Amino acid sequence: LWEKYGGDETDDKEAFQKSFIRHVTTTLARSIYNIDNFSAYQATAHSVRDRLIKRWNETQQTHTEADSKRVYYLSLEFLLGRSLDNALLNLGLKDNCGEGVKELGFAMEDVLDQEVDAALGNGGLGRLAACYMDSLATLDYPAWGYGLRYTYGIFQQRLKDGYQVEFPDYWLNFDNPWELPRLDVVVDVKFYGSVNRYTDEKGRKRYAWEGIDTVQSVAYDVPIPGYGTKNCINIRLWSSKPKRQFDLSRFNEGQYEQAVQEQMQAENITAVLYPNDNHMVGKELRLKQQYFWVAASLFDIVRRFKKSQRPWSHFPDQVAIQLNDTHPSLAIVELQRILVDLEGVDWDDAWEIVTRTFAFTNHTILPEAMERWPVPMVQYLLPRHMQIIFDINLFFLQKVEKAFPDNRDLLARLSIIEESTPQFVRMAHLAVVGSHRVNGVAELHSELIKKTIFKDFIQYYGNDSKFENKTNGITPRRWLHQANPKLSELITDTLGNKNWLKNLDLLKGLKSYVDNKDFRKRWVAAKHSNKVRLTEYIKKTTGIIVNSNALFDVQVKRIHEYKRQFMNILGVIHRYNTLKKMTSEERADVVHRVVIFGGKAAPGYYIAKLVIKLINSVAEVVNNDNSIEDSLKVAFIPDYNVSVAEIIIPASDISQHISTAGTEASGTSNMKFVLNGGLILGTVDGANIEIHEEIGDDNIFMFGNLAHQVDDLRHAHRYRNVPMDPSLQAVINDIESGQFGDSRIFAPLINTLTLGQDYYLISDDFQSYLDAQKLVDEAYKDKEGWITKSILCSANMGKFSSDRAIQEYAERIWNIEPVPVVTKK
Ligand code: 26Y
Repeated sequence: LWEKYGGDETDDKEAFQKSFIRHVTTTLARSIYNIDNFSAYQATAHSVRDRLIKRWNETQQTHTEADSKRVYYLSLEFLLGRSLDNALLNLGLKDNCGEGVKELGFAMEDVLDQEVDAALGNGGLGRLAACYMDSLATLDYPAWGYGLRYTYGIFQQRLKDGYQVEFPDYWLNFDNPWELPRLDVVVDVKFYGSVNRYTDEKGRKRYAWEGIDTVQSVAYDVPIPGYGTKNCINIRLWSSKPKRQFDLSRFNEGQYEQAVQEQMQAENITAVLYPNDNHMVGKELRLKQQYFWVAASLFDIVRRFKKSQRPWSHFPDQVAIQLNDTHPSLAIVELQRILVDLEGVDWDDAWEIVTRTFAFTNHTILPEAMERWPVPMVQYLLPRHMQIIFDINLFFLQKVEKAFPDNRDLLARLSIIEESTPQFVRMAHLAVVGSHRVNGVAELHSELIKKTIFKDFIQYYGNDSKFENKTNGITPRRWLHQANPKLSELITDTLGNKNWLKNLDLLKGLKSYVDNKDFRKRWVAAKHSNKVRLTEYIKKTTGIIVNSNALFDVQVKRIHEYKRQFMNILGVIHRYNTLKKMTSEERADVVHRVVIFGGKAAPGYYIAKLVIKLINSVAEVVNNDNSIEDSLKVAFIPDYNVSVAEIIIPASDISQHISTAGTEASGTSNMKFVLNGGLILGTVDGANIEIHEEIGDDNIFMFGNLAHQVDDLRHAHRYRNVPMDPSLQAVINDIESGQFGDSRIFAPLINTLTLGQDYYLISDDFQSYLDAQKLVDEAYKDKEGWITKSILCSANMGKFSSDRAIQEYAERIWNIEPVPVVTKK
């Protein structure tokens, strides 16, 4: 019967239409004569979902049979964006499905546009996790992602009077076809309570934690299809649920509110994603989230391992766990607890297993982003884990002491415990000590962490043992093929096939067409149509009318002082006032620009929110000033997210990645822009440096001070009287004169440059920034030269595929092999 009925979901148009109609009438319980775009989306999504589930099942079966080593990617954020278009393209269903939908009376574009983003992340770290899952699936690696199923993802951003206002992200208000609820996969997670000591049957001292508060963790599985493979992997997201629905006795006593309190507290755990990016706020609920997620995930991983009946010593040969930043570092402690307390493995053997299993990726060097939890908080919430952390620390420091006797300062600096009042647990130290590999995310960043935050660990472990670099990557499937269909088609036509989507180095083949007239024409046409699409989007979302022939200058990313959107808008003011001083004839010669901003500020980040306000105040004045004759427009696009990025990135001529040198670990949007034939204007920071190496001096605009100069410059601002850069002073004066509205509003922002000692060194880089902008203008005037640069940019981006990154992780850190799915039929 399986043979006979099991193969219904074929990939042809007719089969798709059949499923579509079946889902309209059964799943949606609607009449086929009465459906709107949203229902069409749901029916299409469910038809695709059926096909995904089939592949997902085959993949899981294959991996179970092969019983080979798996990697588990633990990430508190997965910024997946939309799934339908991605699934259609990865499965190779787009054409048949598109035609099928069209014959049913719908336009695919409108159907795709109905989907809400899965926005379970803040920015770079969460999107990286999503790109990595795409590559793991595409390369046939046996991999799982583990995360949390937040009821509310990153907030929706709207603008009111130029200020950011936050709204809840109701992404689950309608049915979510991209998840499979596993109501039978439930793990009990405990909190609080106490620890009992006892002697076991072998006479060993053992510890047992009696948690008093139990919350249930329910699995929701999100299938991730690879491109051009049958492989479809899984992200398991946990959702919290009360162990008991009601306190019945209270309910019967009439205490209705108290009766549901427990339920509400349990549900709180996975209610909302913390909206802070690169900034630690020590909320107990966040620590609860972390443990809830880590405990459920490890239970699941250990359960799967135990099925194979292997001895514990084989665990690291079957399981690799990657920690996406320190957020899951309690997993190190939890595995040690499982092995020692529950499974009776000796401490040293257990620790060997633990450290061979875990590896840790660091994504930031900023001190304010380092996770530290107060010891009393951990002790109260997880008493046994706190003991284990103290023991891990003790054994670690004993070894350090042996290697470096009489060096108390070194011990204090390396300690997992910060000896302040109260004490704190340094999660990064825990992650380093508990992992066999630690990596940064770009060459510069990986070097810098060895000289700064992990300097003392290098002294202890030596330079080359534990620490290494894994430069980030992005998936070309979403960020070129899906987001930029016209350019993708041109590349495929030119190279003769789609192999470049699985081997991005093949883009090099485009170089021999750089002088081909027809190719160049189509290249420009693709860019222009993307600019027209963005022009329409800007009009729809902001009301601002821009000219699609102008130079599109884009900075989209989380708003943060270190990313220096402030410097960008100060540069815009400089440009505006320069334009105003010109005669009409002089202005006739300048390149028209549209300066586009997008990005969310953390709700509690006052200065970042003021930057948004300043951008909008400047936009208001500039866009309504007829005297400059359209030579400059400024737009802040609200609610920047993955789907909006897919519209903005392919339309960019130049994008800005202008962090203070040494502060941006990598950046990944820089890669996306260049892959789409956009040039970049950047500082010597993060992955900009490696992009520069790949694409060459002629195709990138770099400026500013270097990372090794930053300390001295900051020192000078603190202890000497550094004269303010005159161009910057002029811009400050313009703001203070009230040119952009009540200047008192912006005083705290201006103060960061003066009283705040300009920590991010805007004044030190400003002149160099303006000079680089001039070079951009000059280069853009040379239309043909610019096209050449644009083509060579894309052609040289092979290195930045997330496939390359994942292959490096697989070979150097995880030691896993691909396990392709072989179809039975
Ligand atoms: C501690 C907690 C509040 C926290 C939450 C989120 C800390 C950090 C983050 C997010 C960090 C993040 O997104 N980092 C970015 O990671 C990207 C992927 O590696 C890098 O490209 C980017 O430079 C870095 O800022």
